[in-house]
Amino acid sequence: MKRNIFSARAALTAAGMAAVLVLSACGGDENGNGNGDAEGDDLSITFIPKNLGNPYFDTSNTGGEDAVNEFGGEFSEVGPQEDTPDGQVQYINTAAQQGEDAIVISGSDPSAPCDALNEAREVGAAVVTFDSDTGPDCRDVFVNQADAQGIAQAQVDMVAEQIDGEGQIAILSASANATNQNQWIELMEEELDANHPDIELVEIAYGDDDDQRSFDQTAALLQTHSDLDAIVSPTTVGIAAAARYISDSDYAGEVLVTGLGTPNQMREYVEDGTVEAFALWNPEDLGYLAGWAAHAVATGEISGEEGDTFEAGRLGEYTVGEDGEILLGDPFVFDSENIDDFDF
Ligand code: RAM
Repeated sequence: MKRNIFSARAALTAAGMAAVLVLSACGGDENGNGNGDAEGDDLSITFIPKNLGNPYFDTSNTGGEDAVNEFGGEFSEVGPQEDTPDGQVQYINTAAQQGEDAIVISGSDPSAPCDALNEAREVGAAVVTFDSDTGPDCRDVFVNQADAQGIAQAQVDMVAEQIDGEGQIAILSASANATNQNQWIELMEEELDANHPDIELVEIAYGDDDDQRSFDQTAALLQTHSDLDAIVSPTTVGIAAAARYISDSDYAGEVLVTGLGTPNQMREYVEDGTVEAFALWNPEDLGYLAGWAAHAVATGEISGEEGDTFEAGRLGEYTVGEDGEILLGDPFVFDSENIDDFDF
């Protein structure tokens, strides 16, 4: 398939990472079109993020809306203000009652939204999880941003390099129930145990993908652990709040921050040295791919079986893997050398 992509195949300087992500440009090909076919032009698709007001989901929704526009469907986004285990249920129920053709959701909890999602499927909605999965029996396919092992490895590699392989670290996560963060943290712990005997993980704190709570949790971590060398935050909300707290405090230059962030939120902290490197994928492409996956399931192009293939507009053809998983790509490391090449 023809892929219409721009930009960075950068040599990765941070942490010996070999993974390279090709980050695509906004908004489709020169004609504003993907490979959309006419089928699907009457589909209405509801996107439900973990919570509203998170720039990461604003960006993924832009991609989702692009995809839906390309096949001529109707896009909407609804969701809770707070990232709580069952905060999404009412939005799922409403979408089902309104007869939406597909629900595209980043699950706040692996099981709390499941009954509602399965009821929506019973009345004919396709269910696509993206970013954070539910159990596989509550959705048709899961659009995964990157291999969980790769995301965990990237974060451990970055922090190990930044603190020279020894010292105390803490993790500042999103919510305690998040499928995606919990899976990454488990794999990070395994990697630390296996290959970094001199790094001690002293605490895992939760900021619930809420800026203020994440900021306060950062303060608490620093107060409790006076020898802390770094905070690893596998959430774009947490890493930005931790970096903001530290860059304005006496800990600046003493306690490093790394994890998963968006370039636009992290730029000033890379510039002032609070953050040496952090990782992510392209959330816009993630939402775009999820939109096309919803199209593929809702039109019957795929059923979500391993080996099914479908067209994802400007991103080309994708294949469904084991457990209905569709993989976007590899994580990408941002640092002072490359951050100015990105705007999201
Ligand atoms: C936050 C959310 C999202 C996660 C990113 C890295 O925006 O928790 O689920 O994938 O961080």
